[in-house]
Amino acid sequence: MNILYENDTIAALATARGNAALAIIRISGKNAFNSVEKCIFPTIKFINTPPKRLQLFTIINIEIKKAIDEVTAIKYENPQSYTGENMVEILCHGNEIIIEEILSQLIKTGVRIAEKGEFTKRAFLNGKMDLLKAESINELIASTNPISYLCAIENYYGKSKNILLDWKAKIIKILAEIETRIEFPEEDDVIDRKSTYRKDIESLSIEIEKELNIREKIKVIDSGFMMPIVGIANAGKSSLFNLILGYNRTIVHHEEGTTRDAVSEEIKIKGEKIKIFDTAGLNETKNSVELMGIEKSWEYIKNGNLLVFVTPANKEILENEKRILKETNKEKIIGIISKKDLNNPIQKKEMFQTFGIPFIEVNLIEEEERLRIIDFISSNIKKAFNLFNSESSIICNKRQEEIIRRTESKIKSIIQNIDQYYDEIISNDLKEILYNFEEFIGTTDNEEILEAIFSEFCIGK
Ligand SMILES: Nc1nc2c(ncn2[C@@H]2O[C@H](COP(=O)(O)OP(=O)(O)OP(=O)(O)O)[C@@H](O)[C@H]2O)c(=O)[nH]1
Ligand SMILES: [Mg+2]
Repeated sequence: MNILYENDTIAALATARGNAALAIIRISGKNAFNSVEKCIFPTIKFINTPPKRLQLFTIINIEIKKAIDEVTAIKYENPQSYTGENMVEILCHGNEIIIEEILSQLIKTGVRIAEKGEFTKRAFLNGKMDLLKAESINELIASTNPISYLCAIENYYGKSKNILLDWKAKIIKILAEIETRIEFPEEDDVIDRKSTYRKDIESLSIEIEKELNIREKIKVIDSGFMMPIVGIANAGKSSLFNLILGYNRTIVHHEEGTTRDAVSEEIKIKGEKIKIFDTAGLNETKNSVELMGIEKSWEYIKNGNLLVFVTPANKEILENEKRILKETNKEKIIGIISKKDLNNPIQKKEMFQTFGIPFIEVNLIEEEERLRIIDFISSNIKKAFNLFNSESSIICNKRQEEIIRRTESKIKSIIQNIDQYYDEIISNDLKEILYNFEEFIGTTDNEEILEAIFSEFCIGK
């Protein structure tokens, strides 16, 4: 994008498309006032209205001088506007025909349609906001769940910037210490002086890792929590899957090995997006197709975010069930003791109790059990992800995550090699980290980077 292009006056719909009571069209740039003057009535009233005062007008077709819509309009005078340029906001009725008509009048006056994120990009280039704030505005609009909204709003008010500035200050302090040692090498012995800044680097590394962990949790919540239903053949996995969905999605049968390939569906449980999987039962079999399914089940056991471990009350604990418990973090398991109507589930209860795994006993043939099961799963998902006391993340998009991951691996390599490295090498690595932090905060005017960032935005923002 060249300078001339950036000097254009731009317009776009700032609200969502479709029918609504109102829609807002934004115009920004040097000619914003002049352009609107050409298609607004009464023109003199618009010219004489001071900035930031909303007034009633009519937008007219420039050629045939016919009314398009009765609107309210407000002017913002540079630099006191969102973009820092002259701006007008026209509030018209929310109808696509009206919106297109108004935009086409503006185009006749020399305005062009804004690109994605162009308003915010101009705000950034005009110093109205820093890059982190600009990005958090995008996240605020895009967030699809309470936790990503929380991240966006906290970072909008400067949380991530403050933390990054704090990390930056810590690195500068360590650097100053190292640089002094380089200048005066004879003062004390090497190991001693390294141990003083090793602690500081380690504690920063812990902070960074914590942020990345929170980011991981939020990404899982964002993209859909993976919840495989696992257990031995005939345990009732498919029955549970269908019961949760509320319809018969997979085949339920009394023969072992009914489900072979894993089947998944996306559902919302109490507001959380969840991908639920029905998997093949962990069976002793020679059938090669069944074996392939079982292999997949072990993959789900390994990668699932929360395992719903179904075990029937009428059977002994089997080897494969012991293996699930042995190979999995117990915190990511919840237990369902099925077929409580067929036998006393005492042995299975003890198994879950021993490992501190939450469980319920159910009869999966009873539809009335559905709400109880959903309540049980929902409260455990929340527990698994600490959603009740949700922490927000300072990392709210891919760009930021990539920088922090790069920093994490650099800082880890410093810690690993601290005893062998010369002070000069550590100092260089720390300077690189410092540069990463600056990149995160957004002290950049690199056009390509900015293009990439703002092209993620929607038009009108
Ligand atoms: N009485 C009773 N029968 C149940 C219960 N849950 C499941 N069943 C029956 O158990 C049999 C197996 O159920 P499925 O849901 O197909 O079991 P599965 O774990 O998916 O089995 P595979 O796909 O073979 O691994 C079916 O005949 C179900 O009707 C229960 O709680 N009580
Ligand atoms: Mg099944």
